[in-house]
Amino acid sequence: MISTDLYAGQNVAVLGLGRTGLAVAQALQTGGANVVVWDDGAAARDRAAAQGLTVQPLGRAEDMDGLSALITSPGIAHLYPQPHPAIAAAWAAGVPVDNDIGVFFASFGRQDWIEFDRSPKVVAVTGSNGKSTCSALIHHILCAAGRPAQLGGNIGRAVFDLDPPQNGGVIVLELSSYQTELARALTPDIAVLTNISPDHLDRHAGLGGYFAAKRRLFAEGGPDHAVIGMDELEGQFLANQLSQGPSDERVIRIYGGRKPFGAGWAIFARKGFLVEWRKGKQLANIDLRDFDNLPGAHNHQNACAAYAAARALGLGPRQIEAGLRSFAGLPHRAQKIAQKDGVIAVNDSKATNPDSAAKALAAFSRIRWICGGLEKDGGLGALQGSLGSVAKAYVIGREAEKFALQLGQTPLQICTTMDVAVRAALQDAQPGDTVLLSPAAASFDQYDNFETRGDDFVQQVASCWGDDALIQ
Ligand code: UMA
Ligand code: ADP
Repeated sequence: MISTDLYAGQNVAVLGLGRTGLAVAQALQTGGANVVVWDDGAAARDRAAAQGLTVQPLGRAEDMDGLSALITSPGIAHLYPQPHPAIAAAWAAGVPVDNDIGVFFASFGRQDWIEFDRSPKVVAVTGSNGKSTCSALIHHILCAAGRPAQLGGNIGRAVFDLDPPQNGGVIVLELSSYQTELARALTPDIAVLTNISPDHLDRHAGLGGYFAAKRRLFAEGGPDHAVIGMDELEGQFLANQLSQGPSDERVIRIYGGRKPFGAGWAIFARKGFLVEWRKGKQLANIDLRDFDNLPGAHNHQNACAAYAAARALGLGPRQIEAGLRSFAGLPHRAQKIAQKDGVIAVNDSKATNPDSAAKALAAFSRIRWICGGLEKDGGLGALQGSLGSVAKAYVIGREAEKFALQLGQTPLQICTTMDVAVRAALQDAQPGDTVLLSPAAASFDQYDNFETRGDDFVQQVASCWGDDALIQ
């Protein structure tokens, strides 16, 4: 655990007692703050009390008396659709609201680092899709090259749950828009924007608010290097705003499928090859085509962003290539899970929005596509140009009929549940087909989260094909 003395001797409240809240409350308490905590769920409050934390309500004006800060959790709405009552009370009382990421950056850098010959660094990755893959890739490349590295943030491990960084250590953080919007300090050494497409619009009152939340990662103090996906207008705008001119190497531009021009520093992937382009010359070239755990153009884009971050940290192209090659992939992201009679089954349960599903549809051919679930704001527009590779859709979810109506002429079957969909898709599949779970929707209508949805898919495939078909 990392502790922080940012609020030593002061009163601080922590709202939300999941992974974030428990870790930051312990970090503050260990660092000498007087911490009170609250969660709207009784079980979470009991867990916190059992860990020695002082539970106290936070929704009323008087609860804010004497507080130096209110530290909140990402899953709790802090502005839209409406602020949690404790956050509104903090505003009214003039108590600063922050989150664990803000506290982490404000307290990063310690006296004992004077003994280090290489200061610890932070790489922060944000974007709509590919954050987890990209963060995990950067972390893996560093570890494979023998550099001490840790991985945390939105990927599932709260930042204060990490260990204090070592000499030359790198902390790789995946950051969501919920986290970047609120953090009062946001000063990574290297910041990465993978891409932008609509997501979480309810929490940001639309795409503009969502992009503004992500952009904050590049604004506060400015990272030493900004790695920016250039395939959307938002990335192009941001890269232009951050750079002093075409040859400013503080910005490293990432292009999917398009060769850059000019004197700057760029990494692009075309026809399966990653190319580093610097000062008008090609510096390195990596053939990604047989890297089984990075399938599809979207993963080649992730490889480019990870390559750029690793280069900015001083690694050489061949070290990075070795790390990309040995990356095992992440569960639930375009993951080949089983194979039988020339048919492969792919679990892409993490595709919770149309853009990410469109990328998976582009990565395979002759697809038996299991899709549907809780639809995100904004509809399925992003999928329309990507349905050509779909042999047939097997639609799941409580509102499967409504979802199916948006799939145009695509042959489809309303299946509603995973077991029906998997059975039908495997039965129909011909050698060479891919049975792909890539829902383009959230899972919460039928599952606790995307992981349990993906696990159900794997289980249903195993029950039809047998355990021997599973790829371990
Ligand atoms: N709670 C309240 N009142 C509310 C809402 C929630 O008290 O009105 C309480 C709940 O009872 C619960 C706690 O808040 O006890 C949960 O807080 P949380 O939802 O912030 O969950 P954490 O466990 O702290 O996990 C968070 C991130 N969750 C969200 O952003 C929703 C995790 O990302 C992250 O891994 C973790 O911090 C560590 O940094 C998950 C996620 O779904 C994977 N992220 C979204 C995404 O990727 O799309 C953004
Ligand atoms: P995030 O953490 O941003 O949600 P993940 O790496 O977990 O990103 O991937 C989420 C989903 O998006 C998966 O379905 C994956 O196949 C898809 N995906 C991964 N990388 C990209 C990318 N660069 N562009 C679009 N979709 C992607």
